[in-house]
Amino acid sequence: MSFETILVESPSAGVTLIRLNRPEALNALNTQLLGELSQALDAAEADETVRCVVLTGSEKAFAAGADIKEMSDKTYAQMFSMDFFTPAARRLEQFRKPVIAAVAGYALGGGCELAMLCDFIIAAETAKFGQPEINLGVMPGIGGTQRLTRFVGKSKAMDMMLTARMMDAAEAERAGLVSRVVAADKLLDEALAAAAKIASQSPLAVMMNKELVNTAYETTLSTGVAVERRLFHSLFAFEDQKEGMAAFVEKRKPDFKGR
Ligand code: CO8
Repeated sequence: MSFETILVESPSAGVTLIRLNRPEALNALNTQLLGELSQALDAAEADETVRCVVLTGSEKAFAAGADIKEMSDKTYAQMFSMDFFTPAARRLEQFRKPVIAAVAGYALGGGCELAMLCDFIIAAETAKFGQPEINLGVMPGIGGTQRLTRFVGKSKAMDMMLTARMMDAAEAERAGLVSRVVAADKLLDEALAAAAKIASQSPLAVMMNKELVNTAYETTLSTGVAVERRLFHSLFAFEDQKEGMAAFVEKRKPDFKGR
């Protein structure tokens, strides 16, 4: 598969690295890029050997938002019928394997929303998060009003969306938007090491963990805990549970087969 706006690599066993690659536009998200991203995710989902995906941009920008030049002249009818961004967002929402966002530089507007659609965000010290759509006379349109509020709380979300203030990496970590902050020159190494660690685990247990954490956003505590308990029990039907616990007792590394 060959792409023009993204680069897809396999840096280690079980890991797919997707780089957004429109340097001339700070990786602004246009129809072509979103289509190619969806195709690359389809391929990663279908490939049994892929266990984890890392999504990254450049040193200067993860993505500076939806492509303003592509959007600026659109009518309501065109926006409604093309439903720009929804297929890619749905693809990520429904993607069953973990996706790590490795963010350096700007993650603005749709770029911040794209990072929040991933399972967790590792940020370089240079990362800057923002929802500056208000400056353009609009608002977030790919879940930003909802997801950012859940990540950082109402006060910071309102501040960012109404004043267009950017959040630096340190504040993003304090606020719970990102899982960790690393030196800019170590960003990819750290994200790929996290992905390799995930790729070495039982893919079944990984997928169930992911499903259950996401369930926490959609259900009550008691229902979520009840579903967790049932799925915990079900893990004992897999060989990977036997292998993982036997390896601990025998003081060796487990060899998970995904069955
Ligand atoms: N879209 C298109 N082109 C962009 C974008 C963008 N979002 N961001 C940057 N670029 C382009 C610039 O136009 C410029 O191109 P050129 O050289 O041809 O003029 C090039 O990238 C470099 O940018 P700058 O010269 O501006 O670089 P600076 O370092 O001076 O500034 C900034 C960097 C601060 C990131 C600045 O580029 C900026 O403010 N960008 C726009 C940020 C923004 O407003 N993002 C929100 C966009 S709207 C959005 O994301 C809505 C999502 C919801 C869609 C829902 C659909 C259903």
